[in-house]
Amino acid sequence: MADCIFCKIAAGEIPSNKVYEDRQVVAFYDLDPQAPVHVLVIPKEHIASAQEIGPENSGVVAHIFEVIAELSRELGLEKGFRVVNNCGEDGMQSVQHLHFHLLGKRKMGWPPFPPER
Ligand code: DGP
Repeated sequence: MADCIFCKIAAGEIPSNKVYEDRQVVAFYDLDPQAPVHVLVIPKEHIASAQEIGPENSGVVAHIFEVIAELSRELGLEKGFRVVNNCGEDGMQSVQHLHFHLLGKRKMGWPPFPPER
């Protein structure tokens, strides 16, 4: 997809610090890390958001979670980790190409938002 920064990273047109790549997915370190380990796992195919997942493309999402489990072992996240998908405007998605944040090596907070007053 023209003008999609993650499509360009997937195609190698924009440099990134890749930790994993296969035919379907790429994983690379986030530019603005929110934890000592912060990796983004994306499909190479352009899927705009989690709202666009259906029977025709959900296979790559299952594969992404297999990759996440493998990466968690390779990156030393035996104590656990968090996977985050921000979707749409309310989800504060800033890059319109489906991606999963893999965050680890620190204790995470919950809930992930301040209580409403
Ligand atoms: P989200 O808010 O869920 O859409 O997260 C997008 C993430 O993508 C954000 O944490 C910063 C990261 N990001 C944006 N542009 C780039 C880039 O060019 N390279 C890398 N490595 N990360 C990027």
